[in-house]
Amino acid sequence: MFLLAAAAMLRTEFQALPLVPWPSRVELKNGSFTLDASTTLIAKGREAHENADYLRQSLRATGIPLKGAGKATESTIVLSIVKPDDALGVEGYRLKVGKSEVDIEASTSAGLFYGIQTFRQLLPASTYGTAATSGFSATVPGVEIVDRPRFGWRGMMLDVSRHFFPKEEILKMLGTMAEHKLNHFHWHLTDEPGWRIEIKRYPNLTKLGSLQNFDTFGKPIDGQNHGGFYTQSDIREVVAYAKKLHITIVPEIEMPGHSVAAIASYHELGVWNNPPKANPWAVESSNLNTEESTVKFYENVLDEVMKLFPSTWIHVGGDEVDKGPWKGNARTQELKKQRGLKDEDELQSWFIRQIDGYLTTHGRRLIGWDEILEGGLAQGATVMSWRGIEGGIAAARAGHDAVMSPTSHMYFDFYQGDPKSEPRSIGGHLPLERVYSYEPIPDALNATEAKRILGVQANIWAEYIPTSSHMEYMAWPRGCALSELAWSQKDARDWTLFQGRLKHDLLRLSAEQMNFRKLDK
Ligand code: TNX
Repeated sequence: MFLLAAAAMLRTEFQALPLVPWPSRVELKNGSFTLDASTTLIAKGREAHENADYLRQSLRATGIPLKGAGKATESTIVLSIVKPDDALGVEGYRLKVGKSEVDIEASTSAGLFYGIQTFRQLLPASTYGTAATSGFSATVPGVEIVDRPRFGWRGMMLDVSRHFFPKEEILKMLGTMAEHKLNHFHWHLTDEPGWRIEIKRYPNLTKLGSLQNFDTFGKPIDGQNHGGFYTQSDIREVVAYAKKLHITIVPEIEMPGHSVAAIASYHELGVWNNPPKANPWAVESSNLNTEESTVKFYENVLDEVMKLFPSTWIHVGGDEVDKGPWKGNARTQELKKQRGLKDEDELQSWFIRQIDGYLTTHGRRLIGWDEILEGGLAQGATVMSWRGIEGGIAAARAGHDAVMSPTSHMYFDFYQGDPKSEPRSIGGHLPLERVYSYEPIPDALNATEAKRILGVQANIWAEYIPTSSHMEYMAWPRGCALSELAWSQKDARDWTLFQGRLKHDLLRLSAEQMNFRKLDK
């Protein structure tokens, strides 16, 4: 009893520390550190040097040069790579703030990076801005932190097909994700109204397929141009930036459903009973056909995708395939029969299996939405559980990895308040507190199965999100809650304390000119 009360008291004291996500272990110490023009920086090891550059850049608003030093001065920040140990894992760090020295230690570059993020959060929110100040000085409280993430997959997905978001906005989002220790950006690059990634071998995919001329619901759009795509050089730039931020970009190329833009660009990919219409977008079905040549087409696309994205996981969609058009198409039925497949679910699995084999041969791993379970799961597949948690449970029980992303808690396209006072959205109700309450490990799993849950991800679908600032509004502060449930240990989560710390986090978002939703009064 006494211990519990003492722990609760200590926790309350920590409210003063403006950290999101909350670290695994925090101890307040006497004294404090002053960051000012005299502060120097020592980096030990190559990974520490990369991080030193990042730290200098991220403090540019302070105007402090953080000169390199051979040995400790009156005020020094020391970044060092140390031997691996269990307390740190692959992404953990130790941060000690003493009177004349700040020590950040980790066994990996990523760990140091996260230690730097925590240190930055102990500084005033103004340091997250771009306006340079002169004569800057800040006092950081003495503290000892040992921290490591609960989950390895801490993700956010953005749909850039329904509406296009420019490269600059993607870079901005990545920066803020990294500050919240989120490490997977799932880039939903293709869908019905727009194909957004340049594929050199198939130029029509962007020449025609990126020029959205109707909205997701088939209505002609408002005369504004929502079209756009990323060139391969744009993508290289984004991937290189993400690497510096220790974010893996998981590209998604949707198949075999949600493929109107691809079929409009190359009619031979589609399911047809009548010859194609004059309007290339007037497809009979949003599904691809299952010809060998279509599989080959997508393998060729994936060749270019794999060259651009180093990610082990490649997302292939697999959701919401409308089986009706396959049922009503003689050629598809013939192919199904030839392959000895029982039904359309198995046909979908056949398609995904071909792609799984291809990705595996190239040293990659397939990830898809939970419908890929329906006709039997491909051997190496990882499941992204969205229609609830059942897909994740079934995958984990079958010995497959899963990422949890259920509509109930992780759909950031849903309303975050009363629809009367919110911008029009797809529906649903997902206020901040509900996001925060999500527990990614389903109760139904035993300890071994639970290890299959790689982590958690929020999805921003963009049917009703036409602008970057609107997208930011949907992402934050729900992204702050995501950060804590993905990174912090389960027993460290506390809604009341989180709300207190969040106020500081919102000041940082303001300094970065992020258009977050204001908290309810
Ligand atoms: C379902 S989630 C979809 C998306 C929509 C979303 C809207 C998923 C795998 N498929 O295509 O945009 O709902 O909430």
